Amino acid sequence: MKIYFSGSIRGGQQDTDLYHELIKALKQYGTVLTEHIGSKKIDTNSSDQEIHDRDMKWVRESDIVIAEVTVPSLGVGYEIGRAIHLKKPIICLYRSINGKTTSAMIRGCSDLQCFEYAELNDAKTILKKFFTGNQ
Ligand code: 6IA
Repeated sequence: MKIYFSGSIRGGQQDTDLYHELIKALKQYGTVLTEHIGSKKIDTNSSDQEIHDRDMKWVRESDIVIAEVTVPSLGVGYEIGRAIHLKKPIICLYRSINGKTTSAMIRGCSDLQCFEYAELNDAKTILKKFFTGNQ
């Protein structure tokens, strides 16, 4: 199972440590193609075009896309749109912070499976249930 994990970078890196933990949890269920999303030390040597083309190749290769969409990110939204077009299964995880929730274009999209959670452990439970069918 190839998993494409998508999370904000230039949109804001305040959740990078959380992404790291989610990626660690996801590695039980398959190969995460985008482990670097959970690291603050991201490759700065590649051009934007190289990043885009490599990431799109991985989206195409992936069996599932898991996006953490709490921090609004153009790149994450773009990847979700492209993955919908490629008919990939897509899970979106998000937290509501100070009464602010995620975009209606995400929550309202019937091609996506969206789950709200409060804490990391809740997100891990959602993923476990999705991948194994167990609570
Ligand atoms: O618009 P954003 O940067 O927040 O978009 C984040 C999403 O786009 C992630 O899910 C990544 O898959 C992809 N992405 C954006 N930038 C990069 C990147 N380097 N390396 C890998 N994937 C990326 C950016 C380096 C830059 C901070 C110097």
